[in-house]
Amino acid sequence: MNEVFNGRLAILGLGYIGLPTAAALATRGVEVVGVDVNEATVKAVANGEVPFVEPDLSAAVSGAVAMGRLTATTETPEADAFIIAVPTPFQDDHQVDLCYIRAATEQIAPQLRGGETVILESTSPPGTTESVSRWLAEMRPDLTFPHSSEGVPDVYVAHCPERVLPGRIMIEMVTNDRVVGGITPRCAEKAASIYRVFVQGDIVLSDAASAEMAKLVENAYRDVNIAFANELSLISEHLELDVWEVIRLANHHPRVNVLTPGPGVGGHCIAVDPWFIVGAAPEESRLIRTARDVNDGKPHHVAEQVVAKCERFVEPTVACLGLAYKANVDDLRESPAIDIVAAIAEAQPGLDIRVAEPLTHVLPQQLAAHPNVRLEPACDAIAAADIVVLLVDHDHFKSLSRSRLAGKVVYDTRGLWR
Ligand code: SAJ
Repeated sequence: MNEVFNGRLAILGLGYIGLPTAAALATRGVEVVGVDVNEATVKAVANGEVPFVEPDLSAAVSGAVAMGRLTATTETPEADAFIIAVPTPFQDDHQVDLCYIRAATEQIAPQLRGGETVILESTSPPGTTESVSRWLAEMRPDLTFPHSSEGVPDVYVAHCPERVLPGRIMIEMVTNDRVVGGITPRCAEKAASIYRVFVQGDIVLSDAASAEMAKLVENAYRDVNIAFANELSLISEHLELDVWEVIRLANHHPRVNVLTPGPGVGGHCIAVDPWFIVGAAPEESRLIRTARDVNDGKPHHVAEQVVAKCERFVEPTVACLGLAYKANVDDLRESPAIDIVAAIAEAQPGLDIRVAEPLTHVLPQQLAAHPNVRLEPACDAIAAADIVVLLVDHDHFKSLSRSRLAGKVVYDTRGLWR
């Protein structure tokens, strides 16, 4: 009979992954304490509110708080299990920065009594889960940990990477298969007992390093495939072909499924995770590195094209539609749209740039610094514009009447209006 967790669980990091996971467990009866260093986030969650946009999450969080199953605090409490769901950014040289994971283990260490399970959910290079076990062992020499202990350790340590798609998190968290990699098989089994509370997909057990690498491979695979589509868009432009038509035709082949070109790859996952593979095996990761370069080059290309179109006018006004990293989310992290608007503003300091982003109320800092960039509703931005640049395929833009675009130069980087 498979074990199902029934204890008190602390989740460190109440962001895009930690908070939905907390809500998924708490609404199914687990006592969950959400921990975050950001007091505003803790206050919001304690009030049953969600500090970002994600379908169905608000109802789950407010329900869990009202049931008394989800609480929030800045201090890590004692618990039977800990999930670390903090960011893993990279530094300027693309090397991973593990400072948030290290800080989380420092908070967990004093709370350990023996018998707990510690799970790393943050996307990390191979070997990080073992580092967590080593760090905990250094901080708690009175306890045994699985990377060094021969028998049953006092504390179990495992990696369980998240693989949910922003915009569909509450569905995919439950329905996706889940990979659970333990430092030992028993560690994997202990961690699996927690995910059995809410996962309806298969729970696939493995070792920690393979699970870490599998997560990176998933996102690198998508990055390489998007790079192929983005390269096709450059080739098609050069050959004066319509890339959307070329892809539509090619995808009629039963074994071809080219993805969608765009203004670049953003977000905190696909634009970041492949670098962890490149960092771990630089000589061997030529294709993965090149895909990153192709995708990172796309925003520069789009900005150059817009600047070239401006030269047709005396004092043009440009409307840039969308700032989020992809459709129907309010997440601006690593967004190519922001880089594009900033690059246009830098290249043409006097240009009148109107930005429309229906899911944001303020301009991000990078753009607020430019006096000629202003945020306004899409209809107003389009009405004032000579050139309309579609950067994000939000449903809101799809629903706009095409007649608004009449007589304007339109640069649709997503193929939304074709
Ligand atoms: N994009 C394109 N063309 C496409 C698909 C995406 O240009 O055909 C762009 C998007 O506009 C966006 C970026 O790529 O800028 C990434 O978007 P996405 O929807 O592909 O992925 P994410 O970053 O929102 O979520 C990914 C997912 N990974 C995979 O699909 C392999 C998700 O399942 C992961 O859980 C998530 O990364 C994560 O947290 O790692």
